[in-house]
Amino acid sequence: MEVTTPWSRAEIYFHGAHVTQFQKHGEPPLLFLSQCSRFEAGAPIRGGIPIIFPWFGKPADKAGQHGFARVREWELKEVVSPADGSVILRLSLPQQPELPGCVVEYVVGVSNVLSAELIVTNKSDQQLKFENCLHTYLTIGDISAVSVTGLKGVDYLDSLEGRQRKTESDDGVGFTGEVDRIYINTPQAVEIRDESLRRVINVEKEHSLSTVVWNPWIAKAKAMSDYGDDEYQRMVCVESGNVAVNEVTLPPGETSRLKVKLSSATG
Ligand code: TA6
Repeated sequence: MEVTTPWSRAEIYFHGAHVTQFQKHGEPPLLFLSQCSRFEAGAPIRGGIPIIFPWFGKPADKAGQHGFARVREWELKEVVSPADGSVILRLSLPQQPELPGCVVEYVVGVSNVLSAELIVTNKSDQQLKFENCLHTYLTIGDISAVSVTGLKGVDYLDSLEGRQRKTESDDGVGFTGEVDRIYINTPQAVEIRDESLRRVINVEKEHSLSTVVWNPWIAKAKAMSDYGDDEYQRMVCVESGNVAVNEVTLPPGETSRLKVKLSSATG
């Protein structure tokens, strides 16, 4: 489904409620979508904003990487077009046998910014534990001239070293090889400073304590069949959610809301 506003254009698939494109008129695309992505049942789309739920990574007792929300078919429930020209889409994940009594909705706002909110309500009589993450792929001009700021002093789990806990010492996270880090206990926004495209992307978030930063670099790029060998040079993942030590425990009757707002400025 394509959405056009006075400021921007977006695209969303009901498969995984997957926002695949968002581009402000006159700017390069904000989201990155692999040219090699599969678009088939049971497979995640490579790029855009995969919805990671109800688990992140591949826990020993779970089947498949990053949960199942991104490979299930969602339903479009409502399209709202406020007078300001923005468009708001509300989608829902049909009842899943793995999550009895769990209502899952997704609200996407398209204007001069892109917002996405994953809403999980526990209607069962048991507490619900889960991880959630909006696994956002962002377009950048040249990975060697990019830094992610706002994480100095924050602890992270280094997924390249068995999730060893470390502390970020740099003002800006740069990329000279594969980076795969789960920054924990951090509610704040981060910025992606792209010298090549002369753009700053702001990733603001609500009800999120984890920020994941990932670039696959050369070897992993080659190993992914749904990703171009050189695409690592033009993308970075900055993901917002509640992962690992920040997993969510949702009591009966409560609602969890994970929201991300992506904005950008060039020049
Ligand atoms: O972004 C963090 C991460 O967990 C990486 O370890 C990498 O596996 C990436 O997600 C992509 O996972 P996917 O299952 O979409 O290939």
